[in-house]
Amino acid sequence: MTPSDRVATGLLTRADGFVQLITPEGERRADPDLDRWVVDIDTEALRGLYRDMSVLRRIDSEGIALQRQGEVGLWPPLLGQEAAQVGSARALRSDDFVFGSYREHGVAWVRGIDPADVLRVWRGAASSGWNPYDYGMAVPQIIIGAQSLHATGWAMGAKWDGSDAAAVAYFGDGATSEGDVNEALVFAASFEAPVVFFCQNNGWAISEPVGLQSKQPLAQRGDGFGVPGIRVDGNDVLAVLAATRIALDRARRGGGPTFIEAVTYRMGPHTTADDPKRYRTDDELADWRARDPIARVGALLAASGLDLETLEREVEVEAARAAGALRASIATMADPEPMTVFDHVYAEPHSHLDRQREQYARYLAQFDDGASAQTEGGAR
Ligand SMILES: Cc1ncc(C[n+]2csc(CCOP(=O)(O)OP(=O)(O)O)c2C)c(N)n1
Repeated sequence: MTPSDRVATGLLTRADGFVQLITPEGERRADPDLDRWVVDIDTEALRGLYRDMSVLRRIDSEGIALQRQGEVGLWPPLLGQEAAQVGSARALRSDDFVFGSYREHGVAWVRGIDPADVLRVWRGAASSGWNPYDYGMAVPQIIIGAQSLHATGWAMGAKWDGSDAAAVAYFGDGATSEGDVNEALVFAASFEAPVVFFCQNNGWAISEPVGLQSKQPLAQRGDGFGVPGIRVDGNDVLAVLAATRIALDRARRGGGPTFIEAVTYRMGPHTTADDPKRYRTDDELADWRARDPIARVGALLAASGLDLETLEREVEVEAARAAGALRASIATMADPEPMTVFDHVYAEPHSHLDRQREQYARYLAQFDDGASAQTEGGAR
């Protein structure tokens, strides 16, 4: 890595400075602060985390393949972020509420949401893929950082209701530059809201490196708001699980918000519309491949005497089944009626929206077959 690369990627090049329980080589590290939070994670539970991450990786690559084949308009890959998502989501209770961005397919998977319901939004077959109250997870948020405000509001409400449930806001490193995230931190701190700000620092906000956006570790941002931060190796599923449990416990006991910075890396493109070769080096990617979140758990399991090849074969069968189901689900996704785009925008009727609806209906009426003219072609 050249000095200029180091400046560009900034903090990400640091291998130290975060809490870690499993090294990239798959060695278990002792940590007096974190260990007690994961005493229940025996070999069987670790196998479960390995399986989750592996199946998820396959679902994600199927999403990309479907986009390349014209079945889906866009897909934001999570390759490399499996540990950050699975480790944090596995710490949650079913009555906690997740407010994610658009990349949290892994969190959705752990919450029990069918990947097909995630995919249908990217295909344009639905405005939102699932009922948030069924899974304790809001539908994807495209406006960068907005979900941090929603999470804080939900957490304030939960606290006032006397519940000990917590909210989690997932967002990226780039989102920390947004006003919404900073406003959410102010409110959460002031009202001691039971919310965990979970920042996946994956190195890049599209083509903008984190080193240019933050001159200090993002976890320290919370300090200025009175929100304590934990900087964790985001490619270490066990450490992420422990850190999230600590933050949730704090929230449930009335301690207020915590900011977690999970230091990870987006190994794929920002979305399938992006070409990361234009802004990052092969060396940087290779450096992060060596810190693969799944491989290190595999190495740890193998070192503990487990037959890794057999586990890999089992996981492969499950992953293929999940990917096959995702692909097959496309056939069940009907094109939506164009006018339904106005449904669910507001809870109450609204004259401005009514005007837009009328205008759009007139526009569609210009075509011989208005509805089909708008929806022709399988790919969006
Ligand atoms: C308010 C707002 N500004 C700009 C955009 C365009 N945009 C989409 S993704 C993105 C970068 C986000 O980076 P980061 O927060 O690090 O999350 P990541 O995609 O890396 O997970 C931007 C600027 C947007 N969606 N919303």
